[in-house]
Amino acid sequence: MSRIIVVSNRTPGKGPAAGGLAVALRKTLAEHEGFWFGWSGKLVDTPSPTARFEDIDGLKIAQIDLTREDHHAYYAGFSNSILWPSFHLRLDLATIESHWYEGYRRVNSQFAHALLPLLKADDVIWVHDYHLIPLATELRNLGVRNRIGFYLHIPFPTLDTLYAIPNHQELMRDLSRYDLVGMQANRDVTAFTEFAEHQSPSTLAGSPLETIDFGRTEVSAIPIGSDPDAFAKLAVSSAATKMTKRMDRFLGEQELILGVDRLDYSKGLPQRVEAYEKLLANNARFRRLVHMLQVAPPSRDTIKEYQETSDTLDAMCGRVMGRFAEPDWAPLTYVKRAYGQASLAGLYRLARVGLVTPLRDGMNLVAHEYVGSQNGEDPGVLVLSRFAGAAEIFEDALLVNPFDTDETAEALRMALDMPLDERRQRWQSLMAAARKHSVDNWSQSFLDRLSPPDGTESTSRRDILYLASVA
Ligand code: ADQ
Repeated sequence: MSRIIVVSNRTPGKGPAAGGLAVALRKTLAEHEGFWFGWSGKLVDTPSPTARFEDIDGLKIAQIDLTREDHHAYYAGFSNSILWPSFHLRLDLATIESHWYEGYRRVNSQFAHALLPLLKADDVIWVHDYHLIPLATELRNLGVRNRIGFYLHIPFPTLDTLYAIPNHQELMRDLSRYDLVGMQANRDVTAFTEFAEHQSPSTLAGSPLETIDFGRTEVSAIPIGSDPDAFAKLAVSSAATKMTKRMDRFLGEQELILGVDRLDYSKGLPQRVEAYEKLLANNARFRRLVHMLQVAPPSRDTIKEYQETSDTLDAMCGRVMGRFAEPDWAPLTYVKRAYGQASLAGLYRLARVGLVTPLRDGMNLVAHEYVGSQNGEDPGVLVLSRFAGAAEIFEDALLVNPFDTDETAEALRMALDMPLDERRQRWQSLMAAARKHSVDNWSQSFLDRLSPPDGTESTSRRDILYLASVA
């Protein structure tokens, strides 16, 4: 069996994780020999060219440090102020400073140089996410001929948004250096195919750009998932029950509407609170009988747009409190911190409505975790954005347009009024879908496609394909 080398921006740390990637991949890597490679989280003046190995909770991890300057350009700059907003179709929130691209490429080159001496000939390399699009090119330039796959955790942008990204042509060429590019949803593959088929018509100078050949790259929708059966168990564990009981005492007769997200503008949090406000405004009968809990720990809070989202959300929650709260009733609770998985599972199970309404999302694992945690005898209802990758999987959720807060408010009403029979039927179909698209099936299908066929030497298939394309 070939070793699997997972590469991502950050290696997983200890404690509760507020990011989907760490939660999803920990299990997969534990089953394969190999290690996880990435940034240590440390900023230093002169990084060592050699990675250090560490064992974190049973996982073998190789880490490198970065300089403060490179990290700023690569992470807060090109990755999270250009690629993240653009890929989420929020050019209005992008800061296009094209010089960050140099730092982005420098860090990718640094990753490649530190990874190279750790590689064996038949290792299979699995690169994760938009921070590391150029890594295959950097590795190939150093002579690496192993199978290299890339998984994009966020959505792929539409063509005109893609063209607004500095050096997008080079980034797309970087994708063509992978053997496999996995995406979350058919929506993303369609957008990518549109680029691959049409490509940029011209440069500023008027001369046509060289067409990129994607002939050797398989591009496929391989949707990520969670472990719904593990969440089912976790949701009735003693740690979860502690949280459930505590909340139950607090809620009394009130039904819980729950949102769990990283604090990010892509998650549609202000729109969600506005929809809840409309639910209470349009349906006075729910006042005192429902309570909304939004859990949203801050992320990337050095970036201005994230601080602004946080401020907007504070103001929205204050507005709803001011409008509907009474001395003995609060319509909502907003908690800005991360919780462990068991506590979250307990909250999911208690919630009559899982409110998952991102404006655009690669997949959204909270939707999967919510489904997995339900009591099949008395399940809650998933209200889900059409613009989450999860909407392609969970057809029996109440699907909403998160920009239309009237529609979301009406979906909330339907969820609260939904009879038990319908809730059970919908949940059974959702649970079947969550099982079909479990995290195990996801990593298995990605690795099946990426691994060399029949255990042959990893370079041979590439050579054959290369010869075929030359001929
Ligand atoms: P994220 O944008 O981080 O991930 P998501 O898929 O919702 O979004 O994953 C969140 C994960 O973090 C879940 O496992 C959840 O339990 C956890 N989490 C969220 N809030 C938390 C809190 N308050 N406390 C503790 N844990 C919390 C990116 C993409 C997504 C894609 C994932 C995986 O943006 O679209 O689904 O990667 O590919």
